[in-house]
Amino acid sequence: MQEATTITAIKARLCYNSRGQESIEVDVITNERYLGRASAPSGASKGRYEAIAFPNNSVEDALKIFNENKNRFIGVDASDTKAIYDVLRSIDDTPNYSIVGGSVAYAVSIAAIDSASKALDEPIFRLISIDKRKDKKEYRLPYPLGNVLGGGAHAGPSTPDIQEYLVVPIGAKSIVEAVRMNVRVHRVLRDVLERKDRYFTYGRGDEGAWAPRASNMEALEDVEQACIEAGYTIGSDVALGLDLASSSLWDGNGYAYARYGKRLSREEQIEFVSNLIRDYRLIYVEDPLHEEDFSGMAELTKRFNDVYITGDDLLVTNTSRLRTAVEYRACNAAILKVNQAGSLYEALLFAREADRHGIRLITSHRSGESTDAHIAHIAITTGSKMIKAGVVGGERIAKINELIRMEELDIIDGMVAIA
Ligand code: 2PG
Ligand code: MG
Repeated sequence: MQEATTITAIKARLCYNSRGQESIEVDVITNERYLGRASAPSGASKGRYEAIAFPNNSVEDALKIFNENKNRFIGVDASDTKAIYDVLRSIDDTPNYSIVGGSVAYAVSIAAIDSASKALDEPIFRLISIDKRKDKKEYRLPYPLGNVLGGGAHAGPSTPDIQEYLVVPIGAKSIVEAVRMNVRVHRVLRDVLERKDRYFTYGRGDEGAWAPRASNMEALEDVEQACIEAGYTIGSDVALGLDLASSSLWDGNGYAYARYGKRLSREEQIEFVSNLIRDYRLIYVEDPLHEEDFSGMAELTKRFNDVYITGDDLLVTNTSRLRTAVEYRACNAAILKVNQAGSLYEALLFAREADRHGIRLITSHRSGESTDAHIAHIAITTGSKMIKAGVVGGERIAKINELIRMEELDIIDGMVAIA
């Protein structure tokens, strides 16, 4: 007999992401009725070791391979993330999905669980629980990391070299309060920037963060100023963080802050980041060193173990890179982006491994996004401490608003412990 979650039809099409780039959307239908849908996001500052988005950079090529193989998904249980993974791997067993592309792996695996969620009338986060949380009903909400100012690969010339200036509303007791605080800082920051530069256009980068003409340090001062003017105390209401996305700065020899004319050696970069952490009481630093420098990351983790020293390009949601990082003690927190791994199952394995080693998780969007909200569920399921989803913009608030809806559920037990 056909189960409610048996895949009866599957289809992929070309779609567009928030940056106007071509991507892939997949529809999965279970039991001839329940439509699950997902589109693949895409990064601008990609890690060298993450799954490639499309074979030959071509959505058409990905669609062709998908269409040749799509019948293999018919009859598979959509709620079984491992079974979906097995079919994907029967099509493409390369480490980085170079045959079919990580976008197909992402969209198929998320559309499948989306469909199963509808068929079973269960939220996605309950269907994909990675451990006992499901029975214990210990689901908690992550703190939203607010990207309020940005540069680097997400914005144009004369913005800071540093990619993301982040606010964490550590004093918030609920998602609604946390989101309100992030939005307020973002809004007040606009006034701060406008006061300093009367030609400020209100321009924003790929993730909705302000993209002003400002040096790396001016930007940090401005964000701090905005928090204060918004009425928040740094250290108790809000705390600051950065994603340096350092692999974008690394030129093989040093860190080139090209827009503001500075070049730092590896040792100078470690000192620079250490001083930023101390001077601005940062609680979160992502990719402070480039993706190959496990030992440099270990040095920072040793110095600042109470700060989230976070690996993104370093780990690329890849379990074997995580194991290397654990050996080095290279980080104490990890970004989880499903499309870096490819399929949902692989990302969940990564989350389990991180849990096992006490590495705190931060589920994250990509700079090129869809209006899907699935990562809100992935953050809850994996017990992520934070979610990086942006503050404004339709594709960003889609995730935030889903968290607000989840907060209404009885099985959600408040916010995570962030310290
Ligand atoms: C990052 C991400 C998301 P991208 O570096 O953390 O903010 O950027 O998607 O461009 O890799
Ligand atoms: Mg990053």
